[in-house]
Amino acid sequence: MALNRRSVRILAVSGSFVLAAALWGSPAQAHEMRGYHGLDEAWVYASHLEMEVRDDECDGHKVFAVVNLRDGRSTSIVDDDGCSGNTGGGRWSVEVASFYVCEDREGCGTTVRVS
Ligand SMILES: [Ca+2]
Ligand SMILES: [Ca+2]
Repeated sequence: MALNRRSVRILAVSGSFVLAAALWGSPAQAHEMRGYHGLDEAWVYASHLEMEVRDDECDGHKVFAVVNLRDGRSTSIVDDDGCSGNTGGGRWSVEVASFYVCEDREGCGTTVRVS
């Protein structure tokens, strides 16, 4: 008989504490999230205060993202140089609530709800 009743109880309590910490730790943590329209994409950084948009298709359609902020404002960011080189970006003092990627004349992708 290696374990008495008291040490069994301590093991059970510390085991459930570790489980609770694991359950609380990961899903609540802010993380990067991506949205797409075809291969064109936009992503919000883990801070949820900064985004970039990138044209990944060389089809001549300008790519932009419509960005809705937590204070109710809407704005957009544009990848001005198309599929070459740079991305378009934005940074705000309030968190991004949702966004979606659009292409001129091609419509928009699914709305990403940032959490
Ligand atoms: Ca495109
Ligand atoms: Ca570009």
